[in-house]
Amino acid sequence: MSQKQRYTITAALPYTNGPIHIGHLAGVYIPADIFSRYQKAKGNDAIFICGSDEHGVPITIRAKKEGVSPQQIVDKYHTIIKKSFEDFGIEFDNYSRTSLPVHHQTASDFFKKLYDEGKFIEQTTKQLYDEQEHQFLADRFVTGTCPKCGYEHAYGDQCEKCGSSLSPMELINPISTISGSKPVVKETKHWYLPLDQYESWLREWILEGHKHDWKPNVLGQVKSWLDDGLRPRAVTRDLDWGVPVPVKGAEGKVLYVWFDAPIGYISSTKEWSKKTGKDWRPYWQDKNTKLIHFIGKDNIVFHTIIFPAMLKAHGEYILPDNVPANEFLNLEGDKISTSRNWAVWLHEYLEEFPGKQDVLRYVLTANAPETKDNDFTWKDFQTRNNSELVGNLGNFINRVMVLTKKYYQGIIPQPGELTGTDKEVLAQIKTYPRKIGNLIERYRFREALSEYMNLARLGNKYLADEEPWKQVKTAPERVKNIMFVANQIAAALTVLGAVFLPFTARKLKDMLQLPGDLTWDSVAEKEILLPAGHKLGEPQLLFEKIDDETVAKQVQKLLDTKKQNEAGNREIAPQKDEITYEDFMKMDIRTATILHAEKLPKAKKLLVLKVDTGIDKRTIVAGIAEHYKPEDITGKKVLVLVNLKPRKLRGVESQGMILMTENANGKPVFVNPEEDIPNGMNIS
Ligand code: B3M
Ligand code: ZN
Repeated sequence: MSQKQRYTITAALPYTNGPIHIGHLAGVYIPADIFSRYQKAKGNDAIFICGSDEHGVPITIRAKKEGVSPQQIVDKYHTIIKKSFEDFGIEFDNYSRTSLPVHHQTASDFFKKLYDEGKFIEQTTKQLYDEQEHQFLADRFVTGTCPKCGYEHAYGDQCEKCGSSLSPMELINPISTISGSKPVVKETKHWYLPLDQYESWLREWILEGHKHDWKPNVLGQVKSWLDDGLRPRAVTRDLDWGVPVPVKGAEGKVLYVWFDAPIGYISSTKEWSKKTGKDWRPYWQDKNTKLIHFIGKDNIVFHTIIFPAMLKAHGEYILPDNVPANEFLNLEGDKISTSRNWAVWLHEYLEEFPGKQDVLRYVLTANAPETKDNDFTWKDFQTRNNSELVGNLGNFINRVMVLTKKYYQGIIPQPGELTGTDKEVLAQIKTYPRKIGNLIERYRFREALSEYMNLARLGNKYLADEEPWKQVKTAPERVKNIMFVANQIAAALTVLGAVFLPFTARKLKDMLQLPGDLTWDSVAEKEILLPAGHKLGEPQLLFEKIDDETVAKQVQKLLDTKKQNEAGNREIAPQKDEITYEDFMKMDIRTATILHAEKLPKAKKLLVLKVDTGIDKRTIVAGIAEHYKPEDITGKKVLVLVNLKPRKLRGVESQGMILMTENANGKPVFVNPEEDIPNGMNIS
């Protein structure tokens, strides 16, 4: 076997401002976990490193909103997130947090070294400052009117209406989101990493050096950033939550979260080193170590350009060997969104599908957004469970267990002379570790999983062709061979399955009483994995069918969310063009009473109203028949625009307009005066 390769495998540090959902698992943590388990199964020296990203503006905003401290927010979500990872078998060697002293020290030292060596540019710029709160207003702490599209609720870093990326100083009529006051402009000093100086080096290192081994989606983003031209990037912020800038005259400033967070990979490795007594340095400093960052596509620029430039500037660390970023997973056709609660949360999944972690791991791997955005649907979840896990893998294992028990009391029989088919199948088994391994090494986890399932398919086909249940009467000696071979497949499925489906593999190991020394490579090398005479353990349930009702319930839950969102997040229409007082005074709005109402035949939506306007009694046609019965509104006080030019609706002349608005469910509701006012009074 080849030499042990050292790997430092990292997965993006999740922000601790909310729990995690299936998009996180599919995009980052499952592929990283498979990769890490695989490298370890191969006998390589791999560590899998992660931790909570506990700094950044969103966390401080969340804390303000909930009226608690940022520390309380990160404590809460760190605990939830860490538990979700454990529950789903994401097996980190260390899961750290960026609020720990070891991280503050590491990030601070990193900055200090670059600072001392003159690797930063110092620049004083004008920024918005909240005088009430004595605080500079970064990014999301300011809202105002977008200079590009006029949207009034744009954030300091981005307009969500037109998508433009902005800086707080560009906003028209800026308002501090902290105090609601109007900020003033004040000078502030910051440190910038001159990315432009690293441009040609980055181009050569990535676009030349890694053009064949990095994923096309990653290379594509790198190229477009480089083609755009890199600019110096501020690595400090005026904020009171984060790693303090370790420089005189930088009081009240912290490191930019994207400066400190990736250093979190290093500090987490240091923490691991403390716990295990192993040296952390080779994992970050030995040129032969492969550093692999698993991330989502929105993190590509930070891991391919900014962090590598930081590492290069520092000089004592290795650079990533690969950055296998995934695209996004959608949910039932819509973008996953925390704020719209459009997600399948891991802690909720576990409540509703207890013990079914591997089903989700399976579906998210089989359907991973590796090359393009992909969609998670409950229907697909059900189909994959029922036909692939139950129908293929589960079915094969079940047959092997049941038949071996029935014919041989669970003891693997001594085969006679193997036939050509038997030998062929045994030879096939040995090809799978390499086939699956090659795909994993190229970050093609979907295909790797599907190869794995082909091995189960091979087993099912072998049994279906050989029909031991028939031959047991006519050729009992033959059946010994069949069951011997089938058990070898089951053993291989157990060893190779451990990287994808760790919970299932553990059960399988128990069921087969598989010896502990069977490794990934032994499946490729050994003639026999389970010898004749080996006694199997007790069968356990691996997978069970998921019925339509269960799936319908999940779909309904999402439909309810959608409804709630539609009611709650009604778009506020932008303000209309300015009018004069005279314009307004042209409108004659009066208090009035509905005297009578009736449906207009053949018009589903229209009611014909007789209205007392105080001036006269007239006919008005209103499009509210789907929401009100005539008897509901007879006698109702309303406001009427009486001088609107009459117009015919379905043959009936409407002489005015009733003033209405809409409630949260989209139902039209009447606008009327607070007190009982006689008909005909003016509104102005
Ligand atoms: N916390 C962003 C994210 O969760 C960020 C990743 C940091 S990795 C160093 O998308
Ligand atoms: Zn805009």
